[in-house]
Amino acid sequence: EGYRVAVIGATGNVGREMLAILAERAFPVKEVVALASSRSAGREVSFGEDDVLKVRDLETYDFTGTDIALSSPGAKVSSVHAPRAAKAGCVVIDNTSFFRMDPDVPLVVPEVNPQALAGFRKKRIIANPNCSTMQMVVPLKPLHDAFGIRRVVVSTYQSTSGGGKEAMDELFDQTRGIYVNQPWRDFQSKFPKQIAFNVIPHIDVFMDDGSTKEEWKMNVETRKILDPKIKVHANCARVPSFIGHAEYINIETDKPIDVDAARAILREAEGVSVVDHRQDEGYVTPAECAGEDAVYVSRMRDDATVENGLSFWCVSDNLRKGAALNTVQIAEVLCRDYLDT
Ligand code: 11C
Repeated sequence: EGYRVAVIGATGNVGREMLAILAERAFPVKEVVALASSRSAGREVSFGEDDVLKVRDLETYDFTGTDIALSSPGAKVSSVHAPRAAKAGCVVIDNTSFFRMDPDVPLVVPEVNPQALAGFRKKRIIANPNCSTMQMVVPLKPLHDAFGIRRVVVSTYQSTSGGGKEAMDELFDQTRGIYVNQPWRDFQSKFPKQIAFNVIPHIDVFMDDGSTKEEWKMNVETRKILDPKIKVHANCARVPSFIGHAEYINIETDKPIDVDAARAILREAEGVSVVDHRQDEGYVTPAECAGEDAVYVSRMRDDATVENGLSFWCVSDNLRKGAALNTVQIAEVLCRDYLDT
């Protein structure tokens, strides 16, 4: 009984979270294999409270007999090994950006577009959205169903864990260094500018139109998942927090919208938790959402500058709902609706 599951990129921020969530949700596993680059092979990673797995070399791993791979290495590594695993009969749920916009690869958030999963048969690859897109589409979906979203303007405040473990270390080391007069550049590896005590309006590479690729992803991925007619303008920034992305989201809708109606809808929405009281403690911050599954919505306000407008604050653990939890949720639906044990 159960599935043979491989976790690709098992030593990374998201890979370790995938293993933790598989165990936490008692995903039906017959066997779990932890895979990473040859550099990390031989290291140990935890699987749940009691088990320790020895990391195996992805390069030489034969996927024959593996049912599902949860994959979160770099995009380049996925571009080679996801198709290799799929060819061996495995279904790959990939967290990198490499396959997301491929028309033959479904881009899935189970609370939003579970029906798209059926398309996995074409390539046996399913893509997981970028973390900043993911947490946004969960509350947008029920609002779109009720009010018809025309346009979204989103500004993000993204934590360093989105850039990986080294990026978190960079924040930690620069912060400590500043107190002992050590130049921030001594600890620079991932970010283009100082991240400690600073904010950087630049995530991923620049595109021809002046936006960054992170901003582009929020646009194209939202439209692929939710509705190609929605216009999305994203402004993405990196802030010196460790876990949890925050977003201020402003929407313009076809139908009249107001805070009370929107709040009533979001209170019932799957995956959303509304914490919205106009007082101290009446909203959720990134530090409070770390380790939690929900997408939190706070600070709901009518936007009186347009006919039908609403703004809200949205935070979620970018390593959980923004990445590892969503891949495990996809695997759960895949097993329930499409695969035999
Ligand atoms: C960040 N959103 O916070 C990025 C990390 O396309 O999967 C995820 C990048 C991606 O830096």
